[in-house]
Amino acid sequence: MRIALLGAAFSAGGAHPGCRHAPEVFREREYLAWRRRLARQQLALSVFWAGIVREENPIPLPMHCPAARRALLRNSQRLMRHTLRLRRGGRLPVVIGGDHSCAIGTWTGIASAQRQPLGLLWIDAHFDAHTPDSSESQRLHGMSFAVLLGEGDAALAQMGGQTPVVDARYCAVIGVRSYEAEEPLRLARLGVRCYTRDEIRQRGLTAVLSEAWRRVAAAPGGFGVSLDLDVLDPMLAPGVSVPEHGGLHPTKLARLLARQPHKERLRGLELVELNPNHDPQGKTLRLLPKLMTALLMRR
Ligand SMILES: [Mn+2]
Repeated sequence: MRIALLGAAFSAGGAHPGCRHAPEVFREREYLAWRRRLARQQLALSVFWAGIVREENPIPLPMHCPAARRALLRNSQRLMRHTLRLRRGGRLPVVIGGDHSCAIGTWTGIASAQRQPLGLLWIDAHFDAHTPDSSESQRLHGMSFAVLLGEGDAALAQMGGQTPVVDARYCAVIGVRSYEAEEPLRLARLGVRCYTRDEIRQRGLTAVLSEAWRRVAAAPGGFGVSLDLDVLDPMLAPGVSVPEHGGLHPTKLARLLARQPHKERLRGLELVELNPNHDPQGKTLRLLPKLMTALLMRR
């Protein structure tokens, strides 16, 4: 499988403009070194750079404003066309965000390339399951998972022609530690399995991640992973837009991801919310290749 790295230089739906520089910074500082390491490790992973999709308007676009909604829709459609084309060409898209609103384009494109239901593992400090009715900030990056499940803004939810984009029976969220009450209620109603920080503390990340992985990997159409870097401990990964105290240890998460089965059923990956402005030493940036290798390597 040829892996297509695609940047989504998005920030208008997020909390901080720095996010849109992440794909460029990754390509300049980490991409070639990562490719060389992959070649040396003989993991049979062949990677190429497929380009960067840019937002048309790098200013904050709140969802309550109709013109902003239209601009965000156009950004999402542009990204959707790219991941759709890559999937049709038999590539495995790996999207580097960008704020997490890019998930709408990423997964709508990937799902549009297939008929069977797609599963999704959402690894994040937040549920991103708001709608414009419940969100205080009106930022799209806090609504993207809800959109993929068919809720919230109808134009976004229906842009690929099949709604919902992902099948809740094969969806799980891991690592959430900050949310508003509406979000877990919505996800419970839809039937998404949510593993919050409390459950991870009780049962351990090893058990919880395997269970979540099994659920999403059972999807008839294969599955994807959307990894928001703010799920990690901000002491170890400070370069995100919305840091939350606590969080997962990056090395432990990478070790467990490397071990998971059924990677032949992966249909795409996404690593989002890297904010180079909050990452002066490049600590968080350097975690990206580590996490991508772990997610892609087969046992
Ligand atoms: Mn997120």
